[in-house]
Amino acid sequence: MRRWWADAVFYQVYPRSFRDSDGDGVGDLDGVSAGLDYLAALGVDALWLNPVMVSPMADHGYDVADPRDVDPLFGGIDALDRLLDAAHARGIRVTMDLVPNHTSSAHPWFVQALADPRHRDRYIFRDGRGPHGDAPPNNWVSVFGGPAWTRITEPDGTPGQWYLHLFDPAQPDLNWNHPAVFEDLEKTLRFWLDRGVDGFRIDVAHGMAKPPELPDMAVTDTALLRNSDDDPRFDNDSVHDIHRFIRTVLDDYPDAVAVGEVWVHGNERFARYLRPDELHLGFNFRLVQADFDAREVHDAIDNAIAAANLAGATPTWTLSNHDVEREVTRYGDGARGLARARAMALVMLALPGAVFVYNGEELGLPNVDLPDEVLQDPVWERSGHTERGRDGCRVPMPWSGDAPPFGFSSSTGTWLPMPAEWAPLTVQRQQADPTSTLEFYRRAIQLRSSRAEFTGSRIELNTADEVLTLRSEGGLVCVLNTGAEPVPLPPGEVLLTSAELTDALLPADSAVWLI
Ligand code: TEU
Repeated sequence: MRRWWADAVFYQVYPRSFRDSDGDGVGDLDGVSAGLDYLAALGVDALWLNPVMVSPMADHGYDVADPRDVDPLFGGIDALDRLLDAAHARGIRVTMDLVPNHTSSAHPWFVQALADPRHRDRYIFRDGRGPHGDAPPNNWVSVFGGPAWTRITEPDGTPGQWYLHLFDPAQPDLNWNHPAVFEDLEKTLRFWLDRGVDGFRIDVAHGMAKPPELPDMAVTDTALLRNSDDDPRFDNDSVHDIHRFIRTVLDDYPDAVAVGEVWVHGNERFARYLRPDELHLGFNFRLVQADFDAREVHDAIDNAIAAANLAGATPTWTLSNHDVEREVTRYGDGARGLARARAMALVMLALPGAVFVYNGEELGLPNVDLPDEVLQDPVWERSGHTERGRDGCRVPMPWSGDAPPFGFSSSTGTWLPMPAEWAPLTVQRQQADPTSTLEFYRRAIQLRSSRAEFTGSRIELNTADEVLTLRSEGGLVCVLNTGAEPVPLPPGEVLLTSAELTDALLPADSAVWLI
C-alpha cells in the first residue's frame, strides 16, 4: 500500500519564527493558520511543527512541562484545533514534535522528584562519586556543553543526588525502564492522534535508552564525538523496544506517521530504526553533512538510499533544519551560496521519498550573525560562550514591507532581531518576481507532485568531473554542476533550471531538470 507520506513534501514550521498573530514578537499557531494559503500555494503536503506543548522554553519547547496541552505563548490548545481544521480543509496534514527522551524540570514528575527522594525513579538520579558524593556519577557530557549531570539540594538543605540531562539541566532525562514512562507516552500519543494530528517527529529517537551501568564515555570531546561510534549515551539496543511500543500505538491509526530524528553512524545502525515494526521514516542527515561537491552529494544519496533499502523503508531528504546552519551559508553565503542552495533544492526534489523543507528555505534565507546580547540558545551559555548555538538559523520569516519586522509581527520587538537587509527576501517581493527563489521552489514542488517522470523508487547516479547526473525510473534527469566551469547539457527537454542557462550550457553552481 502506498502511504501518503512516502513521497510527501513536509514543511517544517519553527512556530516561534513563522508568523506572529498576536503582536508579542513570537510566532504562534494562529500565525501558522494565517500562513496556510501561502503553504498551499507552495504545494506542501504536510507540516511538521516543532514542539508547541506547555513549556518554560528553556530550549524553546524541547523542555515539555505538560505533554498534553499547548503553551499559551502559541495560542493554547484551541489554536491547535483551529490549525488542524484549517490545514485539513486544504488537504495539508499536520505532524507534531514529540519529546520522549526528557521532560522539562518544571514537569510535575520532576518537581515531585526534587521534593521527595521516593519519587525519583522516573528520572535518572544517582549518588555522586567520591567521599562526599561531590563528583558526578560518570563522565558524560551534555550535547549542549558541560557535564550531563547536575547536583540537587535535598529538601533538608544538604547537597544531594545528581540527575542526568543529556541536554540542558532544565531537560532531565527520563528513565525508560519505568513502566509509568511508557504508559504516559501512550496517553500522549493517543491524546494528539484522537484530536486529529497526523503523526509525530520523534525528538532524539536514538536517545531514550541508557545502558544500565552508565559506563564512562571513552571520548568526551564534542568535536571528536561527531564521528565516534562509541558513545554510551545514544543508540543503545533497548531503544528499539521503545520504538516498537510507539508503533503498536500508531498502528491503531493507520494513516499516522512517525519520523524519527536518528543521528547515528553507519547505514546498518540507522536501518534498525526503520524495521517494519519501528519508525515509518527516519531523518537521514547525509545531505546536510555533504559539502557542495558532486562526489560528496553522490555518496550522500547512495548511502541514504542504501540505508533505507536495508530496512525496505522510504528514504528521507533534508538540507536544513532548526539545529543546523542554513544551507545558503553552509555553501558559501552571498550570491554563490544561494545559487548552490537552489541547485541542491533541485537535487533533493528529484529524489524518491519524503522531503523536508525548513521554513525560510524556500525564500533562500541565509543564517544571521546575531550579536552576543540577543543569543538565546542554551548552547551559548553551556559552552562558556565558545559556541554561538543555533539562533542564527531561527530568525523569523520576512513576509512583507521594507523594514523589520517585515509583516512577521505587528511588534518591532521580535524575539530575535530581523536583519534590515532581508527587504528583498520577503514573501511579498518574491511573489512578484518570477525569477525569485520562492517562485522557483513553488514551480519545483508543483512539477514534482504532478509529473509522471518523478514516480518510481529507483534512481541511477553518475559522477564525472564534478558533474552529478541522476536518472529516475520515471525518466527525469537531474544534472548538478559543482565545478567551476559551465558544462554541456545531456539531450532532453528542459523542465526547470536553478540558474539561467548560457548558450545551452549549465553554469557552475547550478542544476537542471530534463525529461
Ligand atoms: O536535537 C538533538 C540533538 O541535539 C542532536 O544534535 C543529537 O542528539 C546529537 O547530535 C547527538 O548525536 C533535538 C532537537 O532537534 C533540538 O532542537 C533540541 O535542542 C534537542 O533535541 C533537545 O531536545
